[in-house]
Amino acid sequence: MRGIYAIVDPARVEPIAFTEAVLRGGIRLVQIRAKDGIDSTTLIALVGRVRAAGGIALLNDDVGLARLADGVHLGQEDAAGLDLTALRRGLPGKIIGLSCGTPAEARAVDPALIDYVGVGPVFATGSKPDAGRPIGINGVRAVVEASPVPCAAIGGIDSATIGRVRETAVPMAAVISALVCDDPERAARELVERWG
Ligand code: TZP
Ligand code: MG
Repeated sequence: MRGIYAIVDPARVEPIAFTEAVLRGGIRLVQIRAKDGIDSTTLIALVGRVRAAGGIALLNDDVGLARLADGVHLGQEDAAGLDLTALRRGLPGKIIGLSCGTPAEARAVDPALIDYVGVGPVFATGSKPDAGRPIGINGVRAVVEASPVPCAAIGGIDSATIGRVRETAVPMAAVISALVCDDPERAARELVERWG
């Protein structure tokens, strides 16, 4: 897992057209973040599109539907209410991601249970009102150093800020708003090219 990680919010975009556009733009990591839920037919269609492009499709929160995708991304509070050992056993071969905002949270990650860590918010974001205070570039570096698994930086990453994120050792940059525009394919291509 590396590169630009697109997060698809069906409340903000038409998910299939948007996902196809960002895939054409070169993105291969996709998370479906449907806070009001998503029907399994749409989910299967999205996962099919991502896989046809050689990508990986993850689902936010919904451990119940995660077996239909390539895995699941959890927040700290989601994970606290779960038996991660049982979840890992129930999702063989799938990817499990966990959000971490501090080095302590990252240090507590068991690499046998968690495949990658989402680190942020790096910068201010309007996409997650409860995201907490931005940790900045130095915060990303600290979490990356503490994490036993690869990290994805997230929060306020766009074409103007991505260069500073790239200078850290973080292997992935996750974006929502920077792709929500008239031409998501072009926005995706620009981020992919800037990432290098
Ligand atoms: N977790 C931390 S910040 C964030 C999430 C889901 C939102 C990132 O969205 P954007 O629009 O790329 O700032
Ligand atoms: Mg969550």
